[in-house]
Amino acid sequence: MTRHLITSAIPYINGIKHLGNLIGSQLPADLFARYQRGRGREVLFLCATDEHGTPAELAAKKAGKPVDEFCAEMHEVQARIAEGFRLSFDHFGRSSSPQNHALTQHFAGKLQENGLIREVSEEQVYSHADGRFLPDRYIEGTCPNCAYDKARGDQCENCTKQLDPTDLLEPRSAISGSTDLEVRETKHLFLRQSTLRDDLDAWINTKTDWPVLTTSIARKWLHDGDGLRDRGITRDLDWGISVKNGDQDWPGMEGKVFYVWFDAPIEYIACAGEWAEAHDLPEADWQRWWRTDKGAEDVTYTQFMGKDNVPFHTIGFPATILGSGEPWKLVDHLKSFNYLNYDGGQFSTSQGRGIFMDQALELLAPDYWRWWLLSHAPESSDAEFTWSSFQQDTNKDLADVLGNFVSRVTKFCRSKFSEALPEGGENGPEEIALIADLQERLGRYQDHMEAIEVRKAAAELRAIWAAGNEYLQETAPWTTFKTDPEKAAVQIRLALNLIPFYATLSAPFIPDAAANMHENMGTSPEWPVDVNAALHALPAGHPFTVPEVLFAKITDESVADWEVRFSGTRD
Ligand code: B3M
Ligand code: ZN
Repeated sequence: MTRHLITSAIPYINGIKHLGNLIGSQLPADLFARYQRGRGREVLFLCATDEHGTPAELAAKKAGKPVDEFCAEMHEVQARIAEGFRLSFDHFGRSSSPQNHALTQHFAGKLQENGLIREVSEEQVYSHADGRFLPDRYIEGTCPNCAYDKARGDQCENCTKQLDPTDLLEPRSAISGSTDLEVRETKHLFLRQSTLRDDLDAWINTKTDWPVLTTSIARKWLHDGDGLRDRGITRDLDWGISVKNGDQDWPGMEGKVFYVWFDAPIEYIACAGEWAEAHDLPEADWQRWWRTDKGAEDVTYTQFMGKDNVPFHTIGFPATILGSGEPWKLVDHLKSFNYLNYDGGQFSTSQGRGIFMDQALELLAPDYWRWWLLSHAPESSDAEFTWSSFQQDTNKDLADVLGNFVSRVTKFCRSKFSEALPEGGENGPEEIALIADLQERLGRYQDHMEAIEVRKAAAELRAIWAAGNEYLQETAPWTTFKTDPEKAAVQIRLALNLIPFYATLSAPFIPDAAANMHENMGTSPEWPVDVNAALHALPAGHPFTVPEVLFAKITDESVADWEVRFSGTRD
C-alpha cells in the first residue's frame, strides 16, 4: 500500500504567521494528512521552523535576545499555535537541529565531490560598527538617479532603478545607521545549477499530472536565461550552519554559513531524523521514508507551499538532491497556492495587517477558521477574506446545515423515543434514494481529496451535509410520527446513523467537531466504503447523548467589533 510522506513549507521563525500563510501550506497539508490517515494509510507528516538567515538575526536583535534563545522561544510559540489549529504534524522540527547541520554539510560535500560547486570571490560591503558584511538590502543611501535618500542597495523604491550598493551616495548601514563601511573581498560557494539543466528538465517533464501553476513557474525558471544562474549558497553571517565539506573544514570558508534557502528544504529530510530521535526509533525508520535504496520506493511524497516558494522546490532543492548523486526521494506531487487577501488589501507580516494565527484562536475555536479557509482556499486564483463572508458562510455551513442537523435529529429521538436508536422496519424509497446519492457523492469527495482539490472537496462535503437536511425536510419524521411512528423510527434511525458518517468524512476539515460527534454517538471513525452498510452500522438500542451546541452562530455584534479591531495594524 502507498505510504504518504507529506511536508508543509516551513515557516520562518521571525514572527507569528497570519491566516494567509496558514492556508498557503500548513492547513491544506494537514487536511491531506488527516484524510490519508482516515483512509488507513501510513502517513509521515512533517513541518518545522525555518530558523536561519538575516530576518531571524534581526528579529532576535529587535527582541533584545541572543538569536539561539529567541529561536528556541519562537519555536515553542509556533508549536503551541499549530496545536491550537490542530495541525497534526508527526513532528514539528527545527532547521537549526543537529540533524540538519550534519545533513546540510553532507549535501554540500557531495556536491563538491561531484564538481558542482565553484568558489567565487566577490566584493561586499563590510560594516565596522555592526561587525559584519551587509546584504544589499541592508545598505541604504541616496539614489544616484532620483536623489531619494532612503534607496536600498538592491533597488530604489522611489524610481524603481536597480542598484548596486556601490552606486549609492552616502551609503549607511540600515541596521545601525553607521557610515563606517568598507568594500571588502569575500569568497563564496556557488552551486553550478546550469550543469543540472538536462536532469532537472527531464525530471520536470515526468510531472505530467502537476498543476499548471506549478509547472509553468518551474519551466519559466528552467528556460529563462536567469533562472538557472549559478546560485550562491553561502553567506557572511554568524547565525546558521557553518560551511563544511561533510565533517571536514572547508579552507577559506571559516566563519561563513550556508544560505538559509540551501539548508531550509534539507530540513524536510532532517526533520524525519528528528522525528525518529524523538520516538527512540532507529535510523532505518526514517530512512525508509526518504531513501529509495532503503524502502522509500513505495512512498508518495507530496509538498505544500505558497506560489512564491515554488522555484526553490522545483529547481533549488531538486538540484541539491540530483546533484548529490544519492538515492534520496524527490517530490511526487507539489501543491501550491495563490494568495489570500485581507479585506481589500494584502495580509502583511511586516505591516502587521490582517489576522494573525494567535489572534484568530482568541476569537473562535479552530474549526471555524479551518472550515472557512479551506473552503475558500486560493487554488485557481487569489482569494479574499472578508468578515461578512466569514460570518455568512460559517453560520450557514457549520451552524445551519451541519450543527442543526445533528441537534434536530438527536433531540427529536430523545423526545419521541429515547436516547438510543429506535427499532424500525425496512427502508422506503426516500431512504434508498438518499443512500444512492450519498454513495455517488462519497466517490466524488474521495476523488477530490486524492487530487487535493481542496475547494471542490469542501463543496462536496457541504453537499453531503445538505443531503441529510433535505432528507429530513422531505420526510419530516416529526409529522410522520403522528400517523406512523414505525416509519418515523426508520427515518430517525437513518438520520442518527448519518452523524458518525458525517463525523468521519468531516474530520479532515473540522477535527474537533468530528470528535465531539463521534463521542456523542459512542462511535469511532471508520472510513465508509459501502454507504448502505455504514448507514446501518448502529443497531437498535445503541445509546447516544444529545450534544451541546456544535457551532454557535457568529453574531453581528462580534463581527462589528472584530472588523474595527482588525482594521489597523498590529505592532
Ligand atoms: N520559510 C518561506 C515561507 O515561510 C520559507 C519556506 C521554506 S520551505 C523549505 O514562506
Ligand atoms: Zn531613485
